[in-house]
Amino acid sequence: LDSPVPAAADDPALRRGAARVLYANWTGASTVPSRGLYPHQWSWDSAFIAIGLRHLSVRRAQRELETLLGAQWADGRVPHIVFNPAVALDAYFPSPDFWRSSRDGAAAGAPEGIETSGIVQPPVHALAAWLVHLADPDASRSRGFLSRVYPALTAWHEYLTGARDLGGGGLAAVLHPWEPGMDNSPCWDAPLRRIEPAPADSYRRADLAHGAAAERPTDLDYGRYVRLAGDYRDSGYADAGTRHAFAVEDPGVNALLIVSEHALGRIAAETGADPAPHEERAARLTAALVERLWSPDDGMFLCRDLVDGELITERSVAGLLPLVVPGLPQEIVDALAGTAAGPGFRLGEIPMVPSYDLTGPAFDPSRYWRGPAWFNTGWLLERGLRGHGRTGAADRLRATMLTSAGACDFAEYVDPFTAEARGTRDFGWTAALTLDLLA
Ligand code: 9WN
Repeated sequence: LDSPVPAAADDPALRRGAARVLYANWTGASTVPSRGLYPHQWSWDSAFIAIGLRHLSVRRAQRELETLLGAQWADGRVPHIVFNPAVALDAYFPSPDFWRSSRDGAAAGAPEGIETSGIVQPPVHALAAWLVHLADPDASRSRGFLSRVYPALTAWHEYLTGARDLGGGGLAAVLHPWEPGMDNSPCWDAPLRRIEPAPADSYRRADLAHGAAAERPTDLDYGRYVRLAGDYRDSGYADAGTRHAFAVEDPGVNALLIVSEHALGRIAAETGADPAPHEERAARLTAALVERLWSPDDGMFLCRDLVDGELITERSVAGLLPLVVPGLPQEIVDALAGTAAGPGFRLGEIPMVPSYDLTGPAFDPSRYWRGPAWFNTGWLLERGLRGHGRTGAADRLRATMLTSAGACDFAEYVDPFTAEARGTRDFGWTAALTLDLLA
Protein backbone atom coordinates (compact mmCIF):
# COMPACT_ATOMS: atom_id res chain seq x y z
CA LEU A 1 0.00 0.00 0.00
CA ASP A 2 2.86 2.36 0.65
CA SER A 3 4.39 1.98 -2.78
CA PRO A 4 4.26 5.36 -4.54
CA VAL A 5 1.78 5.81 -7.37
CA PRO A 6 1.83 8.80 -9.68
CA ALA A 7 -0.32 11.63 -8.37
CA ALA A 8 -3.47 12.18 -10.42
CA ALA A 9 -2.74 14.56 -13.23
CA ASP A 10 -4.28 17.99 -13.00
CA ASP A 11 -7.72 17.90 -14.56
CA PRO A 12 -9.00 21.30 -15.71
CA ALA A 13 -12.49 19.97 -16.51
CA LEU A 14 -12.83 18.49 -13.02
CA ARG A 15 -11.60 21.75 -11.52
CA ARG A 16 -14.13 23.74 -13.55
CA GLY A 17 -16.93 21.35 -12.59
CA ALA A 18 -16.14 21.64 -8.89
CA ALA A 19 -15.93 25.44 -9.12
CA ARG A 20 -19.27 25.54 -10.91
CA VAL A 21 -20.93 23.69 -8.00
CA LEU A 22 -19.46 26.08 -5.43
CA TYR A 23 -20.49 29.15 -7.41
CA ALA A 24 -24.00 27.76 -7.89
CA ASN A 25 -24.42 26.93 -4.19
CA TRP A 26 -23.14 30.32 -2.97
CA THR A 27 -25.96 32.45 -1.53
CA GLY A 28 -24.13 35.76 -1.02
CA ALA A 29 -22.77 35.17 2.49
CA SER A 30 -22.38 31.39 2.70
CA THR A 31 -22.80 28.19 0.71
CA VAL A 32 -25.65 25.66 0.86
CA PRO A 33 -24.67 21.98 0.89
CA SER A 34 -27.27 21.40 -1.82
CA ARG A 35 -29.83 23.72 -3.45
CA GLY A 36 -32.73 21.29 -3.02
CA LEU A 37 -32.15 18.95 -0.08
CA TYR A 38 -30.22 21.28 2.26
CA PRO A 39 -31.15 24.90 1.48
CA HIS A 40 -29.56 26.56 4.56
CA GLN A 41 -26.04 26.84 6.01
CA TRP A 42 -24.68 23.74 7.78
CA SER A 43 -21.84 23.91 10.24
CA TRP A 44 -19.32 21.23 9.28
CA ASP A 45 -20.28 21.55 5.62
CA SER A 46 -19.22 25.21 5.76
CA ALA A 47 -15.86 24.29 7.22
CA PHE A 48 -15.16 21.76 4.45
CA ILE A 49 -16.55 24.16 1.85
CA ALA A 50 -14.25 26.95 3.07
CA ILE A 51 -11.29 24.60 2.63
CA GLY A 52 -12.21 24.29 -1.06
CA LEU A 53 -13.40 27.84 -1.57
CA ARG A 54 -9.99 29.18 -0.53
CA HIS A 55 -8.72 27.99 -3.92
CA LEU A 56 -11.35 30.11 -5.72
CA SER A 57 -11.68 33.14 -3.46
CA VAL A 58 -9.97 33.59 -0.11
CA ARG A 59 -12.39 36.41 0.65
CA ARG A 60 -15.39 34.13 0.13
CA ALA A 61 -13.84 31.36 2.21
CA GLN A 62 -13.31 33.82 5.08
CA ARG A 63 -16.89 35.05 4.71
CA GLU A 64 -18.23 31.49 4.82
CA LEU A 65 -16.70 30.93 8.25
CA GLU A 66 -17.50 34.40 9.55
CA THR A 67 -21.18 34.01 8.61
CA LEU A 68 -21.38 30.76 10.52
CA LEU A 69 -19.58 32.15 13.56
CA GLY A 70 -21.93 35.14 13.44
CA ALA A 71 -24.69 32.76 14.57
CA GLN A 72 -22.72 31.43 17.55
CA TRP A 73 -24.58 31.24 20.87
CA ALA A 74 -23.32 33.08 23.96
CA ASP A 75 -22.50 29.74 25.62
CA GLY A 76 -20.03 29.08 22.79
CA ARG A 77 -21.97 26.55 20.77
CA VAL A 78 -21.88 26.88 16.99
CA PRO A 79 -25.28 25.71 15.72
CA HIS A 80 -25.47 22.92 13.18
CA ILE A 81 -27.82 24.91 10.92
CA VAL A 82 -28.08 28.66 10.34
CA PHE A 83 -31.42 29.23 8.65
CA ASN A 84 -31.85 31.45 5.62
CA PRO A 85 -35.00 33.51 6.31
CA ALA A 86 -35.68 33.81 2.56
CA VAL A 87 -36.25 30.04 2.26
CA ALA A 88 -39.80 28.67 2.70
CA LEU A 89 -40.45 27.02 6.07
CA ASP A 90 -41.49 23.71 4.52
CA ALA A 91 -38.35 23.44 2.33
CA TYR A 92 -36.44 21.62 5.08
CA PHE A 93 -37.48 19.80 8.21
CA PRO A 94 -36.89 20.55 11.08
CA SER A 95 -37.43 24.23 10.25
CA PRO A 96 -36.90 27.30 12.47
CA ASP A 97 -40.40 26.95 13.96
CA PHE A 98 -39.34 23.56 15.33
CA TRP A 99 -36.06 24.69 16.92
CA ARG A 100 -37.39 28.11 18.05
CA SER A 101 -33.82 29.05 18.94
CA SER A 102 -34.31 32.77 19.56
CA ARG A 103 -37.08 31.97 22.05
CA ASP A 104 -36.34 28.54 23.59
CA GLY A 105 -32.57 28.94 23.35
CA ALA A 106 -32.50 32.31 25.09
CA ALA A 107 -31.20 30.91 28.39
CA ALA A 108 -28.31 29.23 26.56
CA GLY A 109 -27.54 32.48 24.73
CA ALA A 110 -29.00 31.89 21.28
CA PRO A 111 -28.72 35.04 19.18
CA GLU A 112 -31.72 37.25 18.56
CA GLY A 113 -32.63 38.00 14.99
CA ILE A 114 -31.09 34.83 13.48
CA GLU A 115 -32.80 31.46 13.62
CA THR A 116 -30.60 28.42 14.09
CA SER A 117 -30.83 24.84 15.24
CA GLY A 118 -29.76 24.19 18.84
CA ILE A 119 -27.47 21.21 18.34
CA VAL A 120 -23.89 21.17 17.02
CA GLN A 121 -21.72 19.38 14.46
CA PRO A 122 -18.06 18.30 14.42
CA PRO A 123 -15.58 21.15 15.04
CA VAL A 124 -13.68 21.35 11.76
CA HIS A 125 -13.77 25.16 11.86
CA ALA A 126 -10.43 26.08 13.42
CA LEU A 127 -8.68 23.73 11.00
CA ALA A 128 -10.60 25.37 8.15
CA ALA A 129 -9.75 28.88 9.38
CA TRP A 130 -6.06 28.00 9.55
CA LEU A 131 -6.08 26.48 6.05
CA VAL A 132 -7.93 29.52 4.68
CA HIS A 133 -5.26 31.73 6.26
CA LEU A 134 -2.46 29.66 4.71
CA ALA A 135 -3.98 30.08 1.24
CA ASP A 136 -3.04 33.78 1.31
CA PRO A 137 -1.45 34.92 4.59
CA ASP A 138 -1.05 38.53 3.41
CA ALA A 139 -4.73 38.89 2.51
CA SER A 140 -5.63 37.18 5.77
CA ARG A 141 -3.45 39.55 7.83
CA SER A 142 -4.62 42.64 6.00
CA ARG A 143 -8.22 41.83 6.96
CA GLY A 144 -7.30 40.70 10.47
CA PHE A 145 -9.12 37.46 9.64
CA LEU A 146 -7.55 35.24 12.28
CA SER A 147 -7.74 37.89 15.02
CA ARG A 148 -11.46 38.20 14.34
CA VAL A 149 -12.28 34.48 14.39
CA TYR A 150 -9.90 33.43 17.17
CA PRO A 151 -12.12 34.42 20.16
CA ALA A 152 -15.18 32.71 18.64
CA LEU A 153 -13.24 29.54 17.86
CA THR A 154 -11.78 29.49 21.36
CA ALA A 155 -15.24 29.88 22.92
CA TRP A 156 -16.50 27.06 20.68
CA HIS A 157 -13.81 24.67 21.89
CA GLU A 158 -14.40 25.72 25.48
CA TYR A 159 -18.08 24.85 25.09
CA LEU A 160 -17.21 21.40 23.73
CA THR A 161 -14.58 20.61 26.33
CA GLY A 162 -16.59 22.19 29.18
CA ALA A 163 -20.38 21.91 29.02
CA ARG A 164 -20.15 18.90 26.69
CA ASP A 165 -17.76 16.82 28.80
CA LEU A 166 -20.75 14.86 30.02
CA GLY A 167 -18.78 11.69 30.66
CA GLY A 168 -16.33 13.55 32.90
CA GLY A 169 -13.38 11.88 31.16
CA GLY A 170 -12.18 14.85 29.14
CA LEU A 171 -13.94 14.19 25.81
CA ALA A 172 -16.81 16.06 24.13
CA ALA A 173 -20.14 14.19 24.02
CA VAL A 174 -22.83 14.40 21.35
CA LEU A 175 -26.52 14.47 22.31
CA HIS A 176 -28.20 13.68 19.01
CA PRO A 177 -27.32 11.47 16.00
CA TRP A 178 -27.24 14.63 13.83
CA GLU A 179 -24.39 16.05 15.95
CA PRO A 180 -21.55 13.75 14.79
CA GLY A 181 -22.83 14.39 11.25
CA MET A 182 -23.32 10.67 10.55
CA ASP A 183 -27.04 10.60 11.21
CA ASN A 184 -28.05 6.96 10.79
CA SER A 185 -24.72 5.28 11.51
CA PRO A 186 -25.25 1.74 12.88
CA CYS A 187 -23.35 3.01 15.95
CA TRP A 188 -26.56 4.73 17.04
CA ASP A 189 -28.86 1.71 16.59
CA ALA A 190 -28.50 0.41 20.15
CA PRO A 191 -28.61 3.80 21.94
CA LEU A 192 -31.61 4.82 19.81
CA ARG A 193 -33.57 1.69 20.70
CA ARG A 194 -34.24 3.28 24.10
CA ILE A 195 -35.92 6.31 22.53
CA GLU A 196 -39.69 6.45 22.07
CA PRO A 197 -40.26 7.86 18.54
CA ALA A 198 -42.29 11.06 18.19
CA PRO A 199 -45.75 10.33 16.72
CA ALA A 200 -45.59 10.11 12.91
CA ASP A 201 -48.35 12.71 12.51
CA SER A 202 -46.53 15.30 14.64
CA TYR A 203 -44.09 16.33 11.87
CA ARG A 204 -43.50 16.08 8.12
CA ARG A 205 -40.21 15.02 6.52
CA ALA A 206 -39.09 17.22 3.63
CA ASP A 207 -36.04 15.16 2.59
CA LEU A 208 -37.94 12.49 0.67
CA ALA A 209 -39.02 15.08 -1.91
CA HIS A 210 -35.34 15.30 -2.94
CA GLY A 211 -33.88 11.86 -2.25
CA ALA A 212 -34.68 8.18 -2.71
CA ALA A 213 -36.19 6.66 0.45
CA ALA A 214 -33.81 3.68 0.16
CA GLU A 215 -30.83 6.07 0.42
CA ARG A 216 -32.13 8.08 3.39
CA PRO A 217 -32.77 7.30 7.10
CA THR A 218 -36.01 5.43 7.84
CA ASP A 219 -39.22 6.90 9.31
CA LEU A 220 -38.42 5.12 12.57
CA ASP A 221 -35.05 6.92 12.69
CA TYR A 222 -36.77 10.25 12.06
CA GLY A 223 -39.32 9.66 14.82
CA ARG A 224 -36.44 9.25 17.24
CA TYR A 225 -34.48 12.23 15.88
CA VAL A 226 -37.54 14.40 16.38
CA ARG A 227 -38.13 13.13 19.93
CA LEU A 228 -34.53 13.81 20.98
CA ALA A 229 -34.34 17.26 19.37
CA GLY A 230 -37.73 18.27 20.80
CA ASP A 231 -36.76 17.14 24.31
CA TYR A 232 -33.47 19.04 24.14
CA ARG A 233 -35.32 22.17 22.96
CA ASP A 234 -37.90 21.79 25.74
CA SER A 235 -35.08 21.70 28.30
CA GLY A 236 -33.94 25.11 27.00
CA TYR A 237 -31.01 23.41 25.26
CA ALA A 238 -29.51 22.72 28.68
CA ASP A 239 -26.44 20.48 28.82
CA ALA A 240 -25.96 20.26 32.59
CA GLY A 241 -28.53 19.37 35.23
CA THR A 242 -30.68 17.32 32.88
CA ARG A 243 -30.80 13.62 32.00
CA HIS A 244 -29.86 12.96 28.39
CA ALA A 245 -31.50 9.90 26.85
CA PHE A 246 -28.82 9.85 24.14
CA ALA A 247 -25.23 10.81 24.97
CA VAL A 248 -22.23 9.37 23.15
CA GLU A 249 -18.50 10.04 22.87
CA ASP A 250 -17.61 9.77 19.19
CA PRO A 251 -14.02 9.31 17.98
CA GLY A 252 -14.60 11.32 14.79
CA VAL A 253 -15.89 14.38 16.63
CA ASN A 254 -13.08 14.24 19.16
CA ALA A 255 -10.38 13.63 16.55
CA LEU A 256 -11.55 16.72 14.68
CA LEU A 257 -11.59 18.67 17.92
CA ILE A 258 -7.95 17.70 18.53
CA VAL A 259 -6.83 18.63 15.03
CA SER A 260 -8.71 21.93 15.35
CA GLU A 261 -7.17 22.55 18.76
CA HIS A 262 -3.71 22.19 17.19
CA ALA A 263 -4.86 24.65 14.50
CA LEU A 264 -6.02 27.01 17.26
CA GLY A 265 -2.50 26.86 18.67
CA ARG A 266 -1.13 27.97 15.28
CA ILE A 267 -3.79 30.71 15.08
CA ALA A 268 -2.90 31.90 18.58
CA ALA A 269 0.78 32.14 17.71
CA GLU A 270 0.03 34.01 14.47
CA THR A 271 -2.17 36.54 16.27
CA GLY A 272 0.22 37.13 19.16
CA ALA A 273 -1.66 35.02 21.72
CA ASP A 274 -0.17 32.13 23.71
CA PRO A 275 -0.33 28.81 21.84
CA ALA A 276 0.61 26.73 24.90
CA PRO A 277 -2.91 26.30 26.37
CA HIS A 278 -4.11 24.97 23.03
CA GLU A 279 -1.25 22.52 22.64
CA GLU A 280 -1.83 21.36 26.23
CA ARG A 281 -5.53 20.86 25.63
CA ALA A 282 -4.82 18.97 22.39
CA ALA A 283 -2.48 16.67 24.31
CA ARG A 284 -5.06 16.08 27.07
CA LEU A 285 -7.77 15.33 24.51
CA THR A 286 -5.47 12.92 22.67
CA ALA A 287 -4.72 11.03 25.89
CA ALA A 288 -8.45 10.89 26.74
CA LEU A 289 -9.32 9.69 23.23
CA VAL A 290 -6.91 6.78 23.52
CA GLU A 291 -7.86 6.03 27.10
CA ARG A 292 -11.62 6.04 26.57
CA LEU A 293 -12.24 5.00 22.94
CA TRP A 294 -9.33 2.89 21.66
CA SER A 295 -10.19 -0.78 21.15
CA PRO A 296 -7.02 -2.88 20.64
CA ASP A 297 -9.13 -5.91 19.68
CA ASP A 298 -10.79 -3.99 16.86
CA GLY A 299 -7.65 -2.12 15.80
CA MET A 300 -9.73 1.05 15.73
CA PHE A 301 -11.58 3.54 17.89
CA LEU A 302 -15.18 2.90 18.96
CA CYS A 303 -17.95 5.12 20.32
CA ARG A 304 -18.79 5.12 24.01
CA ASP A 305 -22.44 5.13 25.06
CA LEU A 306 -22.60 7.37 28.13
CA VAL A 307 -26.02 6.05 29.17
CA ASP A 308 -24.75 2.55 29.97
CA GLY A 309 -21.05 3.48 30.01
CA GLU A 310 -20.10 0.78 27.47
CA LEU A 311 -18.21 0.91 24.19
CA ILE A 312 -20.50 0.42 21.17
CA THR A 313 -19.27 -2.57 19.17
CA GLU A 314 -20.28 -1.27 15.70
CA ARG A 315 -17.30 -0.26 13.54
CA SER A 316 -17.80 2.90 11.51
CA VAL A 317 -15.37 5.07 9.57
CA ALA A 318 -15.53 7.53 12.50
CA GLY A 319 -13.28 5.06 14.32
CA LEU A 320 -10.55 5.50 11.68
CA LEU A 321 -10.68 9.30 11.59
CA PRO A 322 -8.21 9.73 14.49
CA LEU A 323 -5.60 8.99 11.81
CA VAL A 324 -5.69 12.78 11.28
CA VAL A 325 -4.46 13.35 14.84
CA PRO A 326 -0.75 14.18 14.99
CA GLY A 327 1.26 12.49 17.71
CA LEU A 328 -0.79 9.34 18.17
CA PRO A 329 1.26 6.40 19.49
CA GLN A 330 2.92 4.65 16.54
CA GLU A 331 1.34 1.26 17.30
CA ILE A 332 -2.11 2.86 17.08
CA VAL A 333 -1.28 4.52 13.75
CA ASP A 334 -0.07 1.17 12.41
CA ALA A 335 -3.16 -0.62 13.67
CA LEU A 336 -5.51 1.99 12.18
CA ALA A 337 -3.79 1.80 8.79
CA GLY A 338 -4.01 -2.00 8.96
CA THR A 339 -7.72 -1.89 9.79
CA ALA A 340 -8.38 0.59 6.99
CA ALA A 341 -6.69 -1.75 4.51
CA GLY A 342 -8.32 -4.88 5.98
CA PRO A 343 -11.60 -6.63 5.04
CA GLY A 344 -13.82 -4.10 6.84
CA PHE A 345 -12.81 -1.02 4.82
CA ARG A 346 -10.56 -2.30 1.98
CA LEU A 347 -8.61 0.92 1.52
CA GLY A 348 -6.64 0.71 -1.73
CA GLU A 349 -8.68 -2.22 -3.02
CA ILE A 350 -12.10 -0.74 -3.74
CA PRO A 351 -12.60 2.80 -5.08
CA MET A 352 -13.82 4.52 -1.92
CA VAL A 353 -13.65 3.95 1.85
CA PRO A 354 -17.11 2.94 3.18
CA SER A 355 -18.79 4.71 6.08
CA TYR A 356 -19.31 1.41 7.89
CA ASP A 357 -17.60 -2.00 8.11
CA LEU A 358 -18.24 -3.92 4.86
CA THR A 359 -18.52 -7.13 6.89
CA GLY A 360 -20.74 -5.63 9.60
CA PRO A 361 -24.31 -6.87 10.13
CA ALA A 362 -25.91 -3.52 9.22
CA PHE A 363 -23.87 -2.81 6.08
CA ASP A 364 -25.90 -1.35 3.19
CA PRO A 365 -23.98 0.10 0.20
CA SER A 366 -26.66 2.70 -0.57
CA ARG A 367 -28.17 3.94 2.65
CA TYR A 368 -26.56 7.16 3.83
CA TRP A 369 -24.13 6.54 6.71
CA ARG A 370 -24.66 2.75 6.80
CA GLY A 371 -22.09 1.90 4.12
CA PRO A 372 -21.81 4.43 1.29
CA ALA A 373 -18.55 6.35 0.96
CA TRP A 374 -18.45 10.08 1.67
CA PHE A 375 -15.87 12.54 0.37
CA ASN A 376 -15.27 14.36 3.65
CA THR A 377 -14.22 11.20 5.48
CA GLY A 378 -12.11 10.21 2.46
CA TRP A 379 -10.42 13.62 2.50
CA LEU A 380 -9.68 13.27 6.23
CA LEU A 381 -8.23 9.78 5.80
CA GLU A 382 -6.12 10.97 2.87
CA ARG A 383 -4.78 13.77 5.05
CA GLY A 384 -4.18 11.39 7.96
CA LEU A 385 -2.31 8.86 5.85
CA ARG A 386 -0.17 11.60 4.32
CA GLY A 387 0.49 13.15 7.73
CA HIS A 388 1.78 9.83 9.02
CA GLY A 389 4.07 9.35 6.03
CA ARG A 390 1.93 6.76 4.23
CA THR A 391 2.31 8.59 0.96
CA GLY A 392 1.56 5.69 -1.36
CA ALA A 393 -1.78 4.90 0.29
CA ALA A 394 -2.65 8.61 0.39
CA ASP A 395 -1.81 9.06 -3.32
CA ARG A 396 -3.92 6.07 -4.25
CA LEU A 397 -6.91 7.28 -2.26
CA ARG A 398 -6.57 10.76 -3.69
CA ALA A 399 -6.54 9.41 -7.23
CA THR A 400 -9.66 7.26 -6.77
CA MET A 401 -11.50 10.08 -5.00
CA LEU A 402 -10.80 12.46 -7.88
CA THR A 403 -11.90 9.93 -10.50
CA SER A 404 -15.06 9.18 -8.51
CA ALA A 405 -15.98 12.81 -7.82
CA GLY A 406 -16.07 13.75 -11.49
CA ALA A 407 -17.86 10.59 -12.59
CA CYS A 408 -20.62 10.94 -9.96
CA ASP A 409 -21.43 14.65 -10.59
CA PHE A 410 -20.12 15.59 -7.14
CA ALA A 411 -22.60 13.29 -5.42
CA GLU A 412 -23.29 13.49 -1.71
CA TYR A 413 -22.11 9.90 -1.28
CA VAL A 414 -21.33 6.90 -3.49
CA ASP A 415 -21.49 3.12 -3.49
CA PRO A 416 -18.04 2.21 -2.11
CA PHE A 417 -17.58 -0.71 -4.55
CA THR A 418 -18.63 0.99 -7.79
CA ALA A 419 -18.41 4.71 -6.89
CA GLU A 420 -21.90 5.09 -8.38
CA ALA A 421 -23.67 8.26 -7.26
CA ARG A 422 -26.04 8.14 -4.30
CA GLY A 423 -27.90 10.92 -2.49
CA THR A 424 -28.10 14.41 -3.93
CA ARG A 425 -25.80 15.74 -6.70
CA ASP A 426 -23.74 18.97 -6.90
CA PHE A 427 -23.02 18.58 -3.22
CA GLY A 428 -20.94 21.35 -1.65
CA TRP A 429 -18.23 19.53 0.26
CA THR A 430 -17.71 16.94 -2.50
CA ALA A 431 -16.90 19.79 -4.89
CA ALA A 432 -14.87 21.75 -2.34
CA LEU A 433 -12.70 18.85 -1.24
CA THR A 434 -12.16 17.85 -4.87
CA LEU A 435 -10.73 21.33 -5.46
CA ASP A 436 -8.54 20.94 -2.41
CA LEU A 437 -7.23 17.57 -3.56
CA LEU A 438 -6.50 19.04 -6.99
CA ALA A 439 -4.61 22.00 -5.55
C1 9WN B 1 -29.14 16.73 9.22
C2 9WN B 1 -25.84 18.73 5.32
C3 9WN B 1 -25.94 17.62 6.32
C4 9WN B 1 -24.58 17.05 6.73
C5 9WN B 1 -24.72 15.78 7.55
C6 9WN B 1 -25.60 14.79 6.78
C7 9WN B 1 -26.96 15.44 6.49
C8 9WN B 1 -28.84 16.44 7.75
C9 9WN B 1 -30.04 15.73 7.13
O1 9WN B 1 -26.78 16.62 5.74
O2 9WN B 1 -27.64 15.67 7.71
O3 9WN B 1 -28.14 17.55 9.74
O4 9WN B 1 -31.08 16.38 6.97
O5 9WN B 1 -29.95 14.55 6.77
O6 9WN B 1 -25.76 13.62 7.49
O7 9WN B 1 -23.46 15.23 7.79
O8 9WN B 1 -23.88 17.99 7.46
O9 9WN B 1 -25.07 18.32 4.23
